[in-house]
Amino acid sequence: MTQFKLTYFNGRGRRETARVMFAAADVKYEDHRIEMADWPQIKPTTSHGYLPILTVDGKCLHQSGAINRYLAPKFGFMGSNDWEAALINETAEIGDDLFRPMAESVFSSNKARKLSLADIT
Ligand SMILES: N[C@@H](CCC(=O)N[C@@H](CS)C(=O)NCC(=O)O)C(=O)O
Repeated sequence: MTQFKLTYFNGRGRRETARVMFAAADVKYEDHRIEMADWPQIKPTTSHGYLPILTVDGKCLHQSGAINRYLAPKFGFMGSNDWEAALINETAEIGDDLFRPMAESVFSSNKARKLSLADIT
């Protein structure tokens, strides 16, 4: 059986779509949560310096969009035709547009930018 591990911070964020897919498909996975306080030590050990990371039988896949597009068809969540798949992709892109400033408001090293984003998120 395929061994899945999903690594992310101890919150919803960019892991949530994958987490919901695992739950809806009733597929077991290791839910690896990293505390923010530990992140500065862990970040340099990751390939891209970001989470989430999906590990599949020991192989690492980065980028939430790539992870979601890998899992969705595997678990039967890409609709039943090309048009439905396109609409699902459209919705995923909207979610990413909304999420990006929220993530920047947490992680940006530019304090002024962080504060301005905190106002809108
Ligand atoms: N394009 C990447 C962005 C990943 C990303 O920005 N992850 C944030 C959490 S939502 C992160 O790991 N931030 C840590 C940091 O910037 O040090 C993806 O979609 O996975």
